[in-house]
Amino acid sequence: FPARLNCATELLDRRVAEGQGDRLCISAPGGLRWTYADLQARANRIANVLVCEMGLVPGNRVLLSAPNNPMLAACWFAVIKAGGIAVATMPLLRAKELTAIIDKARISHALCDLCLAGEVQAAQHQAPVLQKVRYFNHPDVQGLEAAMARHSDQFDNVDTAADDTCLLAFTSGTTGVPKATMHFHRDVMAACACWPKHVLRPQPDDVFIGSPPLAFTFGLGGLLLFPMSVGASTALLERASPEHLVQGIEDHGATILVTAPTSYRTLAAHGARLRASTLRRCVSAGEALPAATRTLWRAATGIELIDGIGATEMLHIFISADEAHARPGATGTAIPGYQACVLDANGQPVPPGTVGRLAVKGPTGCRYLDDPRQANYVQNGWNLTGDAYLMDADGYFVYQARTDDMIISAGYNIASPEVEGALLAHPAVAECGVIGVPDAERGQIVKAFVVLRAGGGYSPDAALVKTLQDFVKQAIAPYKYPRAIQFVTELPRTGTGKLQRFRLNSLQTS
Ligand code: 3SK
Repeated sequence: FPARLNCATELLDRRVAEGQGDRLCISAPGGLRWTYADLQARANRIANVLVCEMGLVPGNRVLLSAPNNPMLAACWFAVIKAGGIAVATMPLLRAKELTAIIDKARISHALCDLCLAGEVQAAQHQAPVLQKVRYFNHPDVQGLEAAMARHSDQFDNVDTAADDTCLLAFTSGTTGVPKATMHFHRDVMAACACWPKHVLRPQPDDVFIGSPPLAFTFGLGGLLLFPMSVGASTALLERASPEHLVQGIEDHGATILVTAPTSYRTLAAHGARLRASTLRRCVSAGEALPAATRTLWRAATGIELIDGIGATEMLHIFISADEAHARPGATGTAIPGYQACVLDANGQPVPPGTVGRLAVKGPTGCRYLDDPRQANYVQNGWNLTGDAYLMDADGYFVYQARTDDMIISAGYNIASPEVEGALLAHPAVAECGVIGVPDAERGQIVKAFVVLRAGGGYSPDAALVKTLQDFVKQAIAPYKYPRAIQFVTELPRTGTGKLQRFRLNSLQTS
């Protein structure tokens, strides 16, 4: 990439300048349809508000807080155009969590959806560094829309360097202590030039839809940047339950679905409607894809899932396989531009077939903002992920567990996700999480927390426990079966939908 680069210029303004301004860029429920020129005009007006009314100077950090909607996308581009640093946060965050983010990232400005004003205002009281806040989707004169009307729809983007930071992404992590990862303008362009170009290969007439929040880099790339990088369009849904997704696919003629394994399992019940829809490609990431879910989805819809693993630290996906190269149980191979390997406890590469810690190197990561954990997680340019993988002889990476999700029971190493995958193949199981719990005899035993499929007529009783245990023993090595099963109504998940196994302990009733 050239030394001077502004990713908003590349993804938005260049397309308009090249005569594609009238292509559809963003649609939303209620019939909203913005072309690339519409999005550009709005982003330019907001950039003028930021600079002329809110005193933004390049390098200022701007909190963006909203459900997935078109104004959030316009604000994101406005911040980048003005040389600011976008810090998008999960819409479900509470004031306490927002305060920690505002303090950590020294956030001075905010553009937020009016529907989240309560939490943002409460956070502002706790974090005086946040000086200037404007709300959008706001009907009166105080709102961002009224301010936009006072300004031009023209804006000269700030001439940023390729390695100026343009976004900070917070990781909720599975351990509960968030870290901020810094990404540059060139990282955004590199992410667009890697996984989408080599694996997804979207076309300009594709219509993307999905569930991950734009505040999660999985959603930012998969539902905004990647469609725009090829002149395609995206349908942004504020609510993305399975029912909303199915309806959205039909209403917007969506062709590419981006969501997580948990969502695919529930969506499979709508297989007949989806088979009759425009949907053609389905991306699964955000958590490990159990082989049973891949099979279930294929049977329900006829579509092979495109699996991938990414990380907020790396901005987006770095191991994946397209439909033609998918291998059940394997995530895929390192995508062009990235290197991946599996390391032992001393940081040495292990031979194919051996389980170890996944390390990845590539053009998009990884730098933490002011965090002593940098030295633990980034060594010699390699990002040490928290995932245990093995690489087979063909370079396919097979997920085993989070490095902290290995259960050691009577000397056996048991990966929680493997037991979860076996349980999920039973029709009674809608969701499950598996951990090791202390046991006098075996050190630890495998315990499963199971959410039963609604309307399936299953009773959470001892007979069902026995049935599920026998089922797992048939599916995988019998020593891995869950010696304890507890039925629960829901599982603890992060804002991005990842299962938080470390919180399962607190659900224990015995
Ligand atoms: O796999 C993930 O969790 C992920 C994280 C950040 C960005 C993209 C992805 C797929």
